[in-house]
Amino acid sequence: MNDKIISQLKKHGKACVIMHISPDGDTLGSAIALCLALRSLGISCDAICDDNVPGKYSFVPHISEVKKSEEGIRYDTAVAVDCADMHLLGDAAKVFRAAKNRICIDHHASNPHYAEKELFNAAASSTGEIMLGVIKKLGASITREIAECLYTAIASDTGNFSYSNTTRETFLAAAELTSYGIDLPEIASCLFKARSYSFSMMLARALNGMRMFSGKKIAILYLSSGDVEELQNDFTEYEGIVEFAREIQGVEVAVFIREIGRGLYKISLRSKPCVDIRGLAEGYGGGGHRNAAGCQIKGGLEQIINKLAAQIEPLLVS
Ligand SMILES: [Mn+2]
Repeated sequence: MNDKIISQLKKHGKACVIMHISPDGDTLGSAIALCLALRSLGISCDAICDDNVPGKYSFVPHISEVKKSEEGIRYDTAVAVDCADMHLLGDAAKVFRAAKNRICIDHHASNPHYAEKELFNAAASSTGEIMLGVIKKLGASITREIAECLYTAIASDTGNFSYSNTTRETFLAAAELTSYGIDLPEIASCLFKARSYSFSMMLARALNGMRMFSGKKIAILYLSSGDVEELQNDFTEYEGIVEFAREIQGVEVAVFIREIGRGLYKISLRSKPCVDIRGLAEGYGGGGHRNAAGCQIKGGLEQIINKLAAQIEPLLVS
């Protein structure tokens, strides 16, 4: 790990950590953990996310302190956490650019290295895994709250230690975190079991309209803005819907399409370990990982469904 960047983080002054938009457990947990560690070292730090935080993360310590970026506040140090690209900072990209020191802590292979300084490891399961090392290097003590944040980050990005990105190092990090008295059953329940009524209804709607392609190896789910409006206006927990399609036996690639603006669709792609769908997302200006990626596409829903099915078919194993 780069000692110069670590000492940069410890420099006194006003710091902020910035999470990516459509925040997930990794960006939230890693960023808040770093924020708490810096504060414990006497450094003033804000936690910024320019998007709404899904309700399922309300158990994460200090989550209520996460705020949107404000114009006019200048930070000495800004740290982009788990952000694969600059535009994923949302409006907080302005705050990031305006800071004197700009640091990125990330694990996405697609990261174009937009920050001058970075603590980057594409082999890490999660930014949480990297962050544990960063916080130890900073010399901050790992409190139960910090451990809960980091465990949330690692468990989220590994699908509760079940995706192919889970390594020996991942388990070693998790094992270490369990020694700080974290409430593991509660975290696991909040992240992987508990489902709200509105999520259940949204899932039912999406599954009801599921389309299968290529001998049921491709499953495509979609929700129009009409569906979303009808069921729940301020719903934000879309993250888990695509997993239900991926888990279907025989399905190699699952797609979830959601209308986020007029004719603008957010695409979530998930695949079984045998299929690499990152390139497909990158082709649309998106990114992510081999088995979990995303992008946005403009156009007609029916066209998008058929085009994606046609582009995914050659990626299938058999
Ligand atoms: Mn991540």
